[in-house]
Amino acid sequence: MLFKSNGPALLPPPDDLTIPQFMLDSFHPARPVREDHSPWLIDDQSGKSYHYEQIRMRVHGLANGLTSRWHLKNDDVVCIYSPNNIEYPIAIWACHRIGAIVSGANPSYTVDELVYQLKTSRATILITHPVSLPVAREAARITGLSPSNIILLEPTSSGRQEFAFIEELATEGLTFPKSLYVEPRLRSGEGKTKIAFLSFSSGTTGSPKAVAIPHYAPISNVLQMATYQEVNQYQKPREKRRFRPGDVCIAVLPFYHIYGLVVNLHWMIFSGLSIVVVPKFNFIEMLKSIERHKITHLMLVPPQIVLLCKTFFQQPETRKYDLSRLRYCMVGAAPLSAELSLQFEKLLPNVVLAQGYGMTETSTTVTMLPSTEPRGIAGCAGRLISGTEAKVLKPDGSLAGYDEEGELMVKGPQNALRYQNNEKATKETFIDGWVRTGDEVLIKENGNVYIVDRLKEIFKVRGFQVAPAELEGHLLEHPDVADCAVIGVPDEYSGDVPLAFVTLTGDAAKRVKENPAEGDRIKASIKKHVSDVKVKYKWLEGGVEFIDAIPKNPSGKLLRRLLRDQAKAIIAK
Ligand code: 4UW
Repeated sequence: MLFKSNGPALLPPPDDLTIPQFMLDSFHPARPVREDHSPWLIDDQSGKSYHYEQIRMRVHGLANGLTSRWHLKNDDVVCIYSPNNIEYPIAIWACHRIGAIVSGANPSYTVDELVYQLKTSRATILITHPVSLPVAREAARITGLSPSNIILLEPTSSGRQEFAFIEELATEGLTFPKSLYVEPRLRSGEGKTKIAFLSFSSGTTGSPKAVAIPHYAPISNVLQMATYQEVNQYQKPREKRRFRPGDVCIAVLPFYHIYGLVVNLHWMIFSGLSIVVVPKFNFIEMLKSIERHKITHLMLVPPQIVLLCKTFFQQPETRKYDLSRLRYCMVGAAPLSAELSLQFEKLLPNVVLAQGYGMTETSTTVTMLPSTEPRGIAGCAGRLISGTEAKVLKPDGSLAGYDEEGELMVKGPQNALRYQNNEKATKETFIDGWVRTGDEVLIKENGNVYIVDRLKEIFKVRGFQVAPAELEGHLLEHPDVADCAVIGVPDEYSGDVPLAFVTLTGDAAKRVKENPAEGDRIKASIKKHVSDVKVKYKWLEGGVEFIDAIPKNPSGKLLRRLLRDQAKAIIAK
């Protein structure tokens, strides 16, 4: 059967606007009225903030600066490689104003990983932060990007001669003649094809790919969430509204990831909240920030809920922080068990724990807790948001009905277009307007969606995607590895951690046979081979296991399920 959202009907989203036109210029009936000078963005540590008019001016100035000094133009790609920062959204919207495309990179990426993203996205400008500069510089050198194409989000005294700064560009650009920067007016329908973001995701299989997200998709997603949460329902009594004037949301989720970008940043600002921008997540610091900024709304991933529950139980002194303003906590990007939800609710009974589900390929949200539910539903990912349709494919290819498990397919205005420059992968995931999620789900008659399992290769470590294919390709470069397979094994805090099954070369196997201690040396060397060039969440924290042969079917496809069973047996020992 075809599953449809049972939420309020979605009005057709605008398809002739860019994201900054929607966020900064336009008026939409679903948008709550906003007090003029309430801050949109607040720096967690310094307290420095920008309100609407300041942001609009800075976006305008920066767009002018990027046009005049870098001749940045329509469809050029700008990579932003930086921790969260209050200039980050300004940089995004300034690029969009010129028609340029933004590709956010994980600020913890190593040189190799950043080089991969720069090359795959074909970025010509790199916007970065002083803390990320050494890696950015090296990656730029390798990809042939001139140092003059690196722009810094914050000034450094040492780099003043060498680099340009957003601060100066934004201020300087305001003095330029108005005619210099010409804002592109989109034709009707153009928003559906004009690319705003190239966000990286591995999809169901293979290495990370650039997901082409048009302006229309996040705009639609914001409106779908707003409609579903009845943000504009001002007839509701104040105390029943999910968002109220004066509410403050923390942004510890990174803006380069689709959840941080669309839900935490765009949707929260659209909903009238102030965003406290945190560069790097630290649990105790987050508690202090919640108290200091009187945070009302949290957006987290399951490992942060684990931390919260564990720390509160084991270190009662952490309960001294005043969290009394908190009312709403959204969580997702990886499974959250029913037990953990219930623990959270016991600890913070006045906070609604709302699970959401989505993916980069659906430019974020597919399901969330409806506004009609006063409390989170333990173990449930919510219901289809307004304007979203779903099909559930059973293993035999037939369509599932209520209470039947199968692979979720999603259709809605939030769907991305394709994997950029990758036709083969596009065909596997973007099928006749549907996105194949690779997630096994079950939908109940009341619309509740339960994520039962993951059918795809990728797994999540602390909410971050790990693509086995990427690690396997790298492991094969190790001199002692003849064949290998990487899977995720369960971990209480991280969700999953990577474990590598390795078949040794003849020579290495002989050495291990002669001297068993050699086995430990090789395992350590394989782990180091990964940790030398990959970001921390991809490290082989689940270990390295030697195996005689990697199980494969007759056509050579890896049988990961067999390996998962084997890993379970090893862990149980
Ligand atoms: N339960 C189980 C979940 C869940 C989940 C995601 O890195 P990506 O591409 O994207 C994300 C997006 C997270 C997100 C989107 C919208 C939203 O409202 C929200 O609220 C909390 C979170 O993580 O990874 C996509 C994959 O992540 C898994 C699932 O396998 C999906 O295909 N995933 N949310 N609640 N698993």
